[in-house]
Amino acid sequence: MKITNARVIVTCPGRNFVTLKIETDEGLTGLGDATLNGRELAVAAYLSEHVIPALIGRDAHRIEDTWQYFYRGAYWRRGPVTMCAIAAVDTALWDLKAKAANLPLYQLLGGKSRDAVMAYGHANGRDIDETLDEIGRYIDEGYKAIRAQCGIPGLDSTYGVAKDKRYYEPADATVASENRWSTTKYLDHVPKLFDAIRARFGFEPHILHDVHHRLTPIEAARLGKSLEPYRLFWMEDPTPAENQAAFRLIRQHTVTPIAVGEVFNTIYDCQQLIGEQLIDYIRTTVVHAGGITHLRRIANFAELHQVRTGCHGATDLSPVCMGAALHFDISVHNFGIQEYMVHTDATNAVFPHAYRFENGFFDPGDAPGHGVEIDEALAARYRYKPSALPVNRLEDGSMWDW
Ligand code: EZ4
Ligand code: CO
Repeated sequence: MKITNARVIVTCPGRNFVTLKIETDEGLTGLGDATLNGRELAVAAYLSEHVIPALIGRDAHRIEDTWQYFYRGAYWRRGPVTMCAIAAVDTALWDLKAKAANLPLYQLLGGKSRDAVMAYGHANGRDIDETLDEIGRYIDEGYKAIRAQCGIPGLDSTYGVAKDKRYYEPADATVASENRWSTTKYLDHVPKLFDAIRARFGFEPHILHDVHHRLTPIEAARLGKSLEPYRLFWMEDPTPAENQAAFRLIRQHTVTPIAVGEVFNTIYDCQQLIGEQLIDYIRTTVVHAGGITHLRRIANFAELHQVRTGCHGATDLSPVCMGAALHFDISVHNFGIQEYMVHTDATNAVFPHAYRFENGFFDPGDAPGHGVEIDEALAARYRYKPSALPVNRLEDGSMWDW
C-alpha cells in the first residue's frame, strides 16, 4: 500500500484543529491529529514543508520504520512540534493498517483488555457551591470520576475554571492573556473544596484535581498531605516536571496519588518519574507524544513500574486523537483512566466518529481503523483563529508556571 498524497487540514469549528490526511494507491485514507494548542501552525508547516514530501511513495504498512525515519532522520530530536507531527503520521498509518485489515484498531493492538474505558469529566465553578452543583450534574449523568476545580477567593481568574462550563477552553486570546496567582490563597482554599465534596457526595465518586504545575515541591508535598483525608484519585501536575527528581520530595511526604505528563512528548521526559516510581499515572497522549507507536512504548515501560496511564483528553485534542486514544486505552493492560472534555456539536459534525460515551464509560466502536473521519467541506467553512494559552504571574508581577 503506497502513500500517494498527504494533506494538512486546518479548521476551527469553535477551536483550532490540525489534521493530517494520508491517501494511498489502494483508495484507503488515514487520519492523524496534529493539534498543538496555541502553536498550531508551527506543526502544520512542519508537516507540509518537512514531512509530506518524504511521505509520498513510502509503504504505508511500515509504521515502525516510518516513525524511526522521522524521529532519527530529523537530526533535531524530540520537542512538541516535531513529536506532534510524527504523532499525526503514526496515527494516520495505524488507521490505514487497521482499515486495510478491516478491523477496529484495538484488534491490531492486542485486542480488548477491558470491556469499556472509564473517563473523567471536568467540574468547575467560581466558588465551592457552584463546583458542587457541577459535580452533582456529572454524577446524575453517570460519571464515575470527576475532576474538581474552583475559583480562589481574592484571585480574579483561575486557570481551569471556565466561563462556559462544559466547553472550557483556556486558549482565549490572540496574544496571551495574563492571570495572577497566589499560592498562599490557593493552598488555604483547596482543602475546603474537597472537604465539602466528600461531605456532600461521600467517597464513592472518584475525585481528581489539577494543580497545573503551580507549586514548589515542598508546597506540593503539603497539598498532597492536606488532601489525604479526601482520598483523591489523583493530584495532577503538582510541580513542573522538567526536574524529575523534584518528585522524590513530594513522594516522601504524601500518599496522595500523583499524575503527570500532559506536556511531555517522549519517554525520556518521564524516564526517572516512572523508573523510580515517583508517579502513579502517566498523562502522555497520542497527539503530543509521538502517536500510538511511542505511547505504547511509554505504557509498556510504565507497566514494569506499576504506573498506569491517564491520557490527556482536553478539547484541544481533536476527535481524531480521542478516537485513537480510546483504542489504545481499551487495549493496554495498565490503563488507568481517560480524561474527557466534551467537544462542541460543531466539532463533532466536522469529525464524525464511531466512539460512544455512556454512563461514565467510552466504547471505541467497531468501525475499521480508529473510527474517526473528517467532513472536509464542513471543515473548510471554519477559518483558523489565532488563540494563545494564558500566562501566569504572581501577585508581585513575576512570571510563574502556568
Ligand atoms: O491545560 O488542554 O488536564 N488538563 C489540562 C488542560 C490543559 C489544556 C492545554 O491545552 O490541564 O486544561
Ligand atoms: Co492538566
